[in-house]
Amino acid sequence: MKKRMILCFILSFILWNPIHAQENIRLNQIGFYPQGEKVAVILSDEPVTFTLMADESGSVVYTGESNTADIWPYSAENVVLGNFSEFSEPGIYRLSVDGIGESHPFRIAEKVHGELAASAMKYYYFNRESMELEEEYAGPWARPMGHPDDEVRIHESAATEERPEGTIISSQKGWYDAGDFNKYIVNSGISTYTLMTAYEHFPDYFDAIDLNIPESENNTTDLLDEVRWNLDWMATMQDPNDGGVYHKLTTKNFSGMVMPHEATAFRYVVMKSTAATLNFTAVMAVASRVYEKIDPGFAAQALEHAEDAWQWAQDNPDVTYQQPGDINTGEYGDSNLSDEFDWAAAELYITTGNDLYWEEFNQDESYVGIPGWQGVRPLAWISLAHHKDNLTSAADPALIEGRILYQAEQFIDEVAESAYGVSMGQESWHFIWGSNSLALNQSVLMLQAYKLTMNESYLDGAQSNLDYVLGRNATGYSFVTGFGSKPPIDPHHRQSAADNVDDPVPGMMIGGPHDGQQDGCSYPSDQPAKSYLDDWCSYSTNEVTINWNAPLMYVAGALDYIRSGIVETSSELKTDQPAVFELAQNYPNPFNPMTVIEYQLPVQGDVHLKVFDITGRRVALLVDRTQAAGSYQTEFYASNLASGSYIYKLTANQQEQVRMMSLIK
Ligand code: G3I
Ligand code: 9MR
Repeated sequence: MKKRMILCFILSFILWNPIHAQENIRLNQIGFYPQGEKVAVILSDEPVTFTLMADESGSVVYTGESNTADIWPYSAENVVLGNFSEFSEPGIYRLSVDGIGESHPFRIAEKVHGELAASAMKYYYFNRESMELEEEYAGPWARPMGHPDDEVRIHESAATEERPEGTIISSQKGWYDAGDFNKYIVNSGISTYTLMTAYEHFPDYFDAIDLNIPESENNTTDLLDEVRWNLDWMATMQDPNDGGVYHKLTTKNFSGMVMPHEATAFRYVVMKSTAATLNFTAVMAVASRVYEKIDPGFAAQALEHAEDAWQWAQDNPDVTYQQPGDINTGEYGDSNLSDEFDWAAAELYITTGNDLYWEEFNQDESYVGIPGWQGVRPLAWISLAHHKDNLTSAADPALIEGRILYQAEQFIDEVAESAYGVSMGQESWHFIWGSNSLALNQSVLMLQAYKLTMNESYLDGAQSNLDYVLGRNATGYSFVTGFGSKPPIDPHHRQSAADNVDDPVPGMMIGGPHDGQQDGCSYPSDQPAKSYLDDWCSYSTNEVTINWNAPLMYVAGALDYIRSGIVETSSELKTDQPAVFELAQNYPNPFNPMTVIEYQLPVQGDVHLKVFDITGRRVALLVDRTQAAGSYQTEFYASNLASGSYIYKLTANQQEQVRMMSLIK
């Protein structure tokens, strides 16, 4: 047990009452955006009056009434929701209910999840292999290089004529999968995709984040440098002789609880599989378009990798991974490959514009689902939705939008229904191994619906599951190391357990409650939403992995970008350039609460349509994507805004127009 844990135990014993009281009120322990939704779960079987107190002075700044009590079946508790969204004054507060208790402190602030997004991203650097982590970048978590992987053996299951068993290949770089030190293609795939997609969707936001990594001084966005570390490894997992991709690179057994450089057992690449090959195809196709501007040579190579892999999968469509008898590490097995085929086809189609790939994509499959390492069809729809106005005429943008909206609608229905006000738990199987990632991947999907419609309920839905992960859950934990008042301190992460630093590596989201309890540890409860243990022992609830941190980074970054208006002063607004688009106008004007902004693009453009109040503070981001030539109409809802003059600015291809409009309530 770590020193800090023992200390916490003693402290909780001495301060039993206050700590117990904090467990009765559960909310995002980091905080909320001034303009965003703000909700707390309060343990109570009847409605309550709650107050917000300024953390320093204790003075009451807001009083509210909860809704009526409801039972959450996954924790078997009666709870009420305290909604204080209308209170928007920045500061540090606690929520208090007489006779029930007081919450942990939280902030109301712009950019309240900016640090979390950056830290979730930095986690990947901390999990780099084949590299020493220097103190300059890693601080107390500096460590020697682990796993050069310059001498990896071809396992018997992967042997071919050109590469017989025992052949030595080099397969360097990449990120450790999780608490273990192995590298698995299917899990790497969805992780790398989600990070690249975050960049594709919100480039301005991620361009501005400095991760303090060894590449920070080059002229490339740190996120793309970090992702490249893993893409370079993935490329080595393709057999250049036939295009097939090895399923994983692994030791025969999991190592003990040691530092990376102390885990020196032989490593092998194990059999090629269709799932790994298609997953690799999709990721390389995405990489080809994301890196096109910054490294055209790499982009071209990535596309070649993708096309070779696609061809192997066409010739070998049903090679499912079978764990060889002498290999005992993670399996990442999958017997249904239809979603992998769809994902690979969709990404190749988007990148190349070749209709032959579109014909391979099953657009009639209407079930979208939640992204996961085993279920990747939603990733295809997410990519298609982002690029929908820029595809060949073979694809129907309305159908693509409809698929995303239908799925997101299911989630926000649950947000409205759920006792906890979250979509997590819409289905009873949600509390699987890695359940926290399931919550946040629902948010990723809701954010796509928001990007398509700018309807705030999708944004609130996405926020609700992030709140869940950060404290509005039945355990009272904020599930990210180093964030919140009660974060995990003993995750199943070998480096964090074996180093001599009290605190675990920060910015890691643990798997989350899961009632399978396959690791045989002793859990505090069998209730699905409470079956969680902050102990090294609990690899089924307290491990970390690259595929779980990716939606954390995506969601924290996306919400931060969308919710926090970037202050742009009116002096920055330029009106003197000739517009590449026809006059934008809004109607009705004056309006309340909705107006339609209409514009025409004579040519394709990267379009941004933003609304500012007269102080220059951004209040809405209405359009933020590439659009084909055509006529567009966007609805702007101002239900949350005060009467007054607003400015909207339309930018396309570096040129812009600014117009005024009036909201009269
Ligand atoms: O597919 C079945 C489904 O049909 C069934 O209804 C459901 C009922 O629980 O189970 C589903 O299988 C589950 C499978 O994940 C797919 O979701 C298994 O029960 C569950 O045990 C399995 O957990 C996986 C775990 O490895 C054990 O294999 C996790 O998803 C996966 O994230 C985790 O990955 C490990 C790597 O193997 C090694 N590295 C660490 C990493 C994280 O723990
Ligand atoms: O440490 C391993 C973890 O990374 C894996 O996700 C997990 C499931 O495959 O297995 C862990 O290793 C355990 C092994 O499966 C059984 N013996 C105990 C190991 C952890 O100490």
